[in-house]
Amino acid sequence: YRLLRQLPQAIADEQLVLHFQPKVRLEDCAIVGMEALVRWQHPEYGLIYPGDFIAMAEEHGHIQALGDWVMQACCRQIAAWRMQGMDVVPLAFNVSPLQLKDCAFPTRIATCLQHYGVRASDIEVEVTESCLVEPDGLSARVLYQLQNMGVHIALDDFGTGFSSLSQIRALPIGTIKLDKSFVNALRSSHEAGVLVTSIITLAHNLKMQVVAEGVELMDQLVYLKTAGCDVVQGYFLSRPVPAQQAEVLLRQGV
Ligand code: G
Ligand code: G
Ligand code: MN
Ligand code: NA
Repeated sequence: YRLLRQLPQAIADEQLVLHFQPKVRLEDCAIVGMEALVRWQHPEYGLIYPGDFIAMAEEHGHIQALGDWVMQACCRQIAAWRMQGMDVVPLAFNVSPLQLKDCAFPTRIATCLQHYGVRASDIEVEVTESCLVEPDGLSARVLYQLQNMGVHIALDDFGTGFSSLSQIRALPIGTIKLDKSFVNALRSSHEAGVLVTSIITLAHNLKMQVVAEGVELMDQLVYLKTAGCDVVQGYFLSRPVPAQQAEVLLRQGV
């Protein structure tokens, strides 16, 4: 499989790029951070999306190198934007369950932060529920170390796995990201609205912030605002865009 053979070199040769999707606070429509999403700028095949190479990287032992590249590129970007007078923090990046099983991960993050002169509170890691299967496991220990360092932790794709908010409460998770399937269902079903409202209320009672993903329509945004959702992300506001376009959004707003 050609992509698999080429991936290690692509990471080393800086063929990976980050695109950024703004997170918008509903209270005032301010951009309160961005999510970095990796793409592979392939010399032959053009832009390749993570769906086509993340699982492969995980299966074949390349996810640590890829994850480290993403972490470094994020810290570099925070520092670069700060030099230009733009504070895009926290900047969030996605972390594979395998990265959280690596007990050296917090140390590598700390080294990276120091190298780029970035604070732990300037970054956010997005983890998935599959990271959390054993609450006393290694991944939980890594999460606690990250929290102690001051790194924000968000639970991605909330609602698609099996964890309940009461289980999550025991973990150092400050934000849940409501999966886009819930937001999508708002279009057609009254029950979806009831569910979304209940999740938001419960999360707030547990002192967690709620980000809704996959907002594509004005109606969804209005509903989420009424339901008390804190932050939204989605095509209605902006697709994930290259750094230069992200800068335009930062200057002009969404
Ligand atoms: O735009 P989108 O196609 O970027 O992302 C698809 C999936 O790939 C999402 O589930 C997202 O979490 C994942 N993803 C995007 N960037 C990264 C990354 O840097 N690391 C990991 N582990 N997953 C990522
Ligand atoms: O799993 P994670 O949430 O990290 O991945 C986010 C994925 O959702 C990325 O592939 C991103 O491009 C995609 N995405 C972001 N906004 C929207 C949206 O409004 N609608 C849809 N369908 N996908 C979105
Ligand atoms: Mn994510
Ligand atoms: Na998600």
